[in-house]
Amino acid sequence: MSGAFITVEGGEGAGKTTQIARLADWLRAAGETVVQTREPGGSAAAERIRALVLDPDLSGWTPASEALLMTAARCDHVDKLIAPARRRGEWVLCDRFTDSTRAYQGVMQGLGLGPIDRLEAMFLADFRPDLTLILDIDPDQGLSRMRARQDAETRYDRMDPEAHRAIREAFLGIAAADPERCVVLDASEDEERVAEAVRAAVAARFMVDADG
Ligand code: Z5A
Repeated sequence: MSGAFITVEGGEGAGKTTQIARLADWLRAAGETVVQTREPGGSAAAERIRALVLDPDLSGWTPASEALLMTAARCDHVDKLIAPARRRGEWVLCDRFTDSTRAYQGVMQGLGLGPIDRLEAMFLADFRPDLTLILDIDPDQGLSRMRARQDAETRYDRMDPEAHRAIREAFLGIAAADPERCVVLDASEDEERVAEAVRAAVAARFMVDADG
């Protein structure tokens, strides 16, 4: 087996981070080498850009500026972490990737999908995910999970309910447009049920053989 590049997408509180950790444990139990990472971020320079784009005191980025910052961070992340790991045949599990730029900057912020598709084609052509798991959840349920967690506020925590609904629809639209790559999973279930669905989707696509 030569691993795969799997991205996990969805709105706030869908459980992406939780499910990536569980999937990584499952793959490691099967003897695989796994890299867990996230966007924006994942490399030293991209983590600097993350601090900039999530800063609640900085507002007023244009959608284009934000898409370019996300893309700059992603190029560094792919170059420094994702591509080398894939060349070594490792699994790469990434919390958000290009589809988040599509959903947030392209659809919710109104930039459109065209510019994001062009940026992806120009700079990331070889690094489309092998599989994208879209964790779908009603935004009210996702947000109530986040409120229970009480993390430090980021700029995105100030989005209105309409924006969260637009993001959910955007992810479902992305999945419908690319069914070969994307699998939509019901993330409203309890953690174990979602983890089973994640494992089933990965096993079906890559025929991983692991207990549990
Ligand atoms: N962004 C962008 O605009 N453009 C881009 O190109 C990219 C990103 C790449 C990054 O935020 C922000 O950047 C993001 C989009 C934007 N903003 N928003 N919104 P982030 O990294 O700080 O946050 P996030 O990506 O949205 O993740 P999250 O909000 O931390 O949620 P999550 O990873 O999906 O969920 P979690 O951390 O696994 O779980 C949340 C809580 O729910 C936690 O307490 C869990 O224990 C609990 N949980 C998890 N699963 C369950 C189940 N099944 N049942 C009950 N409770 C659960």
